[in-house]
Amino acid sequence: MRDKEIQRLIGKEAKRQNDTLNLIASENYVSKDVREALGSVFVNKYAEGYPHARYYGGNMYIDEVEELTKKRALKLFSLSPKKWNVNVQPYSGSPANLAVLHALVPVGEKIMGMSLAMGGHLTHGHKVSVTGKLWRQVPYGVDSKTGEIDYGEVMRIAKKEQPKLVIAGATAYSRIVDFKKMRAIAAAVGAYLLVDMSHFAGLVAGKAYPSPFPYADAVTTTTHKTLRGPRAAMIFSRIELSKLIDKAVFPGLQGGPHENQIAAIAVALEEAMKPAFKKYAAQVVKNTRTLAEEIKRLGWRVISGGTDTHLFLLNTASGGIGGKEASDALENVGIIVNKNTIPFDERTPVDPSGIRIGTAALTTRGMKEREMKEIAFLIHSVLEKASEKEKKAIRERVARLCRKFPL
Ligand code: DSN
Repeated sequence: MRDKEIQRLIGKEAKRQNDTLNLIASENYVSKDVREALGSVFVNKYAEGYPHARYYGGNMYIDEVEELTKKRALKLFSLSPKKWNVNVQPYSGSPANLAVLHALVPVGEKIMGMSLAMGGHLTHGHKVSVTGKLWRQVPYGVDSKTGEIDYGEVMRIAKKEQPKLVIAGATAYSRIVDFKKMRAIAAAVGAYLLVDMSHFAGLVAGKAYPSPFPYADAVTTTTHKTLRGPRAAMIFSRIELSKLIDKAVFPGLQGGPHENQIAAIAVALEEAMKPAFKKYAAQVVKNTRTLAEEIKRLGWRVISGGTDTHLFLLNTASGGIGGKEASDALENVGIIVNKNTIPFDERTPVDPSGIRIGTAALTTRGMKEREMKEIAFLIHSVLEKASEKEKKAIRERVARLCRKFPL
């Protein structure tokens, strides 16, 4: 690379990624093929519009790429093209969610989503997001005792507030969402059901998490979390809604699609159809369960008492260390997590009561239950405020694990 400054930073970031244990629940490591597609000549092309209906010439191969990506997306989730369409153009998860709302809900109406403080996403109607400014969020949360969604309570709120669209899915919820119950709630008030499966899409693809498709009207997903693709997103919709959704993405919200991203999605989707990906998804859940159980055994509180997915929330404050201090202390020894609010948090989002822990990235590196037990112990030692000497030993153990499971 001629640009030595950027080359130096790429090299440093590659080393950082290789030399640290990444437990950020929304991250993963893509294959070389995905990166090759991302960096391909498709980056040079403008392709506003959809296959065979573009506003620019020269799109014959772009059209093939986009059609192939759509075909693979439907196949991966066992969807008939007679019943479902998929739009693969959203730049990322936030515009995907915005496009669905733009397509299906008149501005000013109510949308129901899990509140950010309880584990939802900004674009599920939080007040600082445009989704909370153009629409009015009817929030739901989790039960204060179980840490799980109380579907009876969600039904009660829906009946009272009459939202036009209900969103299932979250960013910091470790349990399986009951899509059947969410469908019944949406149906009871005549609302659409949108499932945002961004976090667990790879688990659905690998059959380690129930499919939302039998119940949803539309399903959004990012492609870079458990699905292990490029940073991008897709919107699946029932065929009768697909024209509205396509129009909302382009020209409603976006201009030229990033076709290099779309080509990279296609590569990731093909990888996710392989038997190895099914094993990967199952291992992610085993690893997360092992890590959560082991941390619990060492005396820490896991929100909802466990996990069915790739992530869980740890209440660090109840053990005497705030989420920010915990995340900083872990980073100091090479363990990367994010600080996170926990349900009913009494602290602030910038210094909340917990951290979020996910295993999708470390599972890609090949780590299994044995390593999870060791990592649980390392996290515990750091949160117990290890001495400088102990921290040095922890750093060495982190380095050993990273060397043993290179990227
Ligand atoms: N920021 C993502 C996450 O970390 O969950 C969601 O958009």
